[in-house]
Amino acid sequence: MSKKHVFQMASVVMACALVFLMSNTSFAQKKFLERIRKHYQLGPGNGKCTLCHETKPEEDPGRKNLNKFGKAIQADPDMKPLLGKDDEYPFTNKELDIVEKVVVKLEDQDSDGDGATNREELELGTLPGDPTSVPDKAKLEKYRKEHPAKTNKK
Ligand SMILES: [Ca+2]
Repeated sequence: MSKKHVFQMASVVMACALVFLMSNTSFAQKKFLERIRKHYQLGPGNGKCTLCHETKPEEDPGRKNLNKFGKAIQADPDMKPLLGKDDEYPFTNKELDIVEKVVVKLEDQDSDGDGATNREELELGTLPGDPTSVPDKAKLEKYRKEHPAKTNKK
């Protein structure tokens, strides 16, 4: 292999590494997700970026591609002091408490309008901001029977 080839290959490898690093740094508000995940013991089905974002392929989760659930969180007046900070901002526990409180406040809403409340979706492993992700009917009925006080108020 000639020196020129080695150089070309090295450039390609470096370019790929750079793209990888750049795509890894933008990860929405990972700390928000971690906090919500912990509160509801979310699994791999909904404890991920699509909980609040609607990302197209090759698009990073950000404030421009929030889904209906993400938008509902963002629209809550309590969230105001937390908005506009980027992923590098060191959110304090107190600030993350606000995020948790806002999500709890929105529990009885059905942000994506699929007939299951946000709490039901979070607890049953589906996405509260994606109407195509709905809890299994039998599971939902069982959950409602087990939690009548929480789901019957309208
Ligand atoms: Ca829903």
